[in-house]
Amino acid sequence: MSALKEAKVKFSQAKVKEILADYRLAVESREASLIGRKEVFMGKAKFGIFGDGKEIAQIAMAKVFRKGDFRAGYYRDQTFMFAIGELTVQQYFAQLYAHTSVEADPASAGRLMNGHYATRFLDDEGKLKALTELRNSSADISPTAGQMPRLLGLAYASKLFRHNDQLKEFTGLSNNGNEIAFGTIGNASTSEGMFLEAINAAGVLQVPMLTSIWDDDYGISVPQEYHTTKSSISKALAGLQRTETEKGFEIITVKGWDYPGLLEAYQKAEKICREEHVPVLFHVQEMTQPQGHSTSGSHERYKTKERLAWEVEFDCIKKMREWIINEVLILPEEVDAIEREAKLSAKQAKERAWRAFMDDVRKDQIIVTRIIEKAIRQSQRSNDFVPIREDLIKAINPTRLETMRAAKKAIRLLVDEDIEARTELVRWIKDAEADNIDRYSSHMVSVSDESALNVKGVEAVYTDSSSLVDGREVLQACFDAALSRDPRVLAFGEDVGKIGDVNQGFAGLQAKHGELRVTDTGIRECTIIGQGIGTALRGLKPIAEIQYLDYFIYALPTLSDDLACLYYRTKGGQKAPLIIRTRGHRLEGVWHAGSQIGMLLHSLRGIYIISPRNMTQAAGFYNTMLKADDPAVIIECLNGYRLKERLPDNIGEFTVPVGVPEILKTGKDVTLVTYGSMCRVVMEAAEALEDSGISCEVIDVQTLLPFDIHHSILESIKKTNRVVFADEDVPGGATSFMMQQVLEVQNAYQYLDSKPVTITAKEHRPAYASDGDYFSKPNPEDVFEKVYNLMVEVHPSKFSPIY
Ligand SMILES: Cc1ncc(C[n+]2csc(CCOP(=O)(O)OP(=O)(O)O)c2C)c(N)n1
Ligand SMILES: [Mg+2]
Repeated sequence: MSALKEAKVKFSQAKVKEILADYRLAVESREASLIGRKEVFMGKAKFGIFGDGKEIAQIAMAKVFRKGDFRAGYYRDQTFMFAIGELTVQQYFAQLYAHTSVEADPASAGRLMNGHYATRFLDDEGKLKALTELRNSSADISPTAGQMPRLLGLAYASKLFRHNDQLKEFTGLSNNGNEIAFGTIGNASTSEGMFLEAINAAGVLQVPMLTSIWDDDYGISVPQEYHTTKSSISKALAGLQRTETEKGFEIITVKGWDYPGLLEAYQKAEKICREEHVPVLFHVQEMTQPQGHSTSGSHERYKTKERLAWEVEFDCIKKMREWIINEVLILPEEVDAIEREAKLSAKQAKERAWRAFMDDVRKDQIIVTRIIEKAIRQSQRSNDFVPIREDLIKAINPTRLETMRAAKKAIRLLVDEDIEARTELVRWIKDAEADNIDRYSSHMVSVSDESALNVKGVEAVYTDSSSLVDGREVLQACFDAALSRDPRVLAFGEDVGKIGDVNQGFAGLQAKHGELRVTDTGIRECTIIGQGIGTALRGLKPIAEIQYLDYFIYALPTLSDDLACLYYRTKGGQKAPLIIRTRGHRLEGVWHAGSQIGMLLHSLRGIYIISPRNMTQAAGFYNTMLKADDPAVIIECLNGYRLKERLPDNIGEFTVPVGVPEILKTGKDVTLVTYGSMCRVVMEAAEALEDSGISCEVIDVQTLLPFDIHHSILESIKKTNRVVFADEDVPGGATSFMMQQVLEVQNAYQYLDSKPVTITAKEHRPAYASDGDYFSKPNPEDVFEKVYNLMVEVHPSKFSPIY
């Protein structure tokens, strides 16, 4: 009797086939890890981190991952990605080699180190595909637990799609909210605040988030007892377990080598999660790391002999093999044959990936070598090119940089020679530089036709009947119009729901539009942003509020590591057009008056940074960004909500274009460049300066990113020949950025007749109360004196020193 027939006693033929296919995949994946490590040691890749020891659980998880579902995971998930059919072994190796092509490495086009997975949510035009038809993996990041805030958001979207009837029409985005968001995380990374914050929030929100913890007892060299209370995350979090009367989590524990146990447990988890929208904590214990953490160290240094022996004994593939032979009754020779075939398949995929990668890199190497050979024939300095050529052709694993360096060394030798080789080399360098921009530096911001840069300005319309209202009412009308216009728009944050935010911009809008559209959250800035990223990834238009700019620091890791680089790191494969609303600049004291714009500029490239001077401009920017597919931070002026503004008649339609400064006052002596709450301060000073005979041109840059795309500040400086940059950040903060943009990028230095000046807040955070504000932040008197002193230097006969 053949093994297959015999196995029928316990398993159907189809089931046996499935089991053997699973085993084959596990072996192929393991082989890919083993080969991957060797490739690094042979110098064919820079670094490797692999998913060995985690194969079987991932295959089990993949069985309950359906079309329309989402993953937010980490670098160990190769087997899962293979199993859901969203990664081939060839693509896996292409990423290891950093093959810079979307076809070769669809996750990142060579931008991310290996083990960082992502599927492409966007089509070639940058439009969202029908995600319900796809198996979706959001794009991984390296910071451990950084996937958790996003995971929460992906799960939260399912809740919105299930319960908000207005969203039912978006059939490409969701099937009645049935989608599970699958998370994976290492045991050690559960110590991170982001993990605990996200888990708590998921329990509160009751969202379909199935979080698997791959527990191999270590975080690099550090064992469990340093990481987790009771050395077990499921024990430590046992209080989350739901009961008959209380909502909470379902907590499941299972062993990472127990194939049938894993299959059963995942089926149970899926049902609870998908049908009941109950979050599940799925703790997979007794996993191993056959090759240690990564290629940068060996685990023999920190694991005991006993532990290493246990890891061999409890290797999940070894255990599955034993189970197949003992329980499924497959002959060892048959299993051996499967293993041989799987290993060969991994090796062949590696070879294909390497060939494709080399062919790509060698193209340029061959061209440049030929040009250099031509130089050897044509140039008067023939001999100088010989070593350049030798270095280039002797590279065993050539890289693009070697080719570029050779070309650049050669071109230096040719500056004074008018020969064909020079023309060809110049042409090659220019083309290669453009190609390398595309390879390594494209997709910082949206390049689709929904880019914020393509949203044209629409003027605010006023009539005699336009009323004068508090600034916050302008925002409230804008948000009301947005929520009425588009069911995908939603807003959430601390105090945003019931009271409509601490300054009442959303007052009454929860009552009008429902709790799912305008929602309170817990105090958890990081996962508020994650909620925004996940919902935006799934096609919604979230406005996530961080109550004060000062508390951005809590949200900064997720904004910087995840949102800001999402579009870049997937080379346009994923986008999250999230609007982050906040308020800052000045009001009261150390934690309610911050204006850390330099911090944002330095950490959030990829997110537009918008700093409107009043609530009308803010409303115009909200309208702009709601039409666009870029993420943006909009910083309202904390001291402006009660100032009176006229409510535009077209509050829901007018838009303010990004990157276009506004001249608030024309003048001829000096250009004052500022933004946000400082506009009022600078304008007051400018009026006083006018009385002293100094004519200031005041420019509100409005958006720091993008910055003055038409170089209008340059035009002003051409007229005034003097420039002052003023803001409320620290010295050397955003004023330095503006100065660099204007003097260097716009080349305004050549029109300056005086040294450029910056006016900033003090280096410390602002002290409390009106006096603290006055003496910490720049005030109209400071601005007056700095500008006046500048003019004293210019015209000492006309302006006498004040002191
Ligand atoms: C925020 C952050 N801190 C440190 C690291 C460096 N680091 C990479 S992996 C790792 C250990 C993670 O262990 P665990 O979560 O158990 O996952 P495992 O690698 O064991 O699967 C560390 C400390 C990092 N990537 N991110
Ligand atoms: Mg671990």
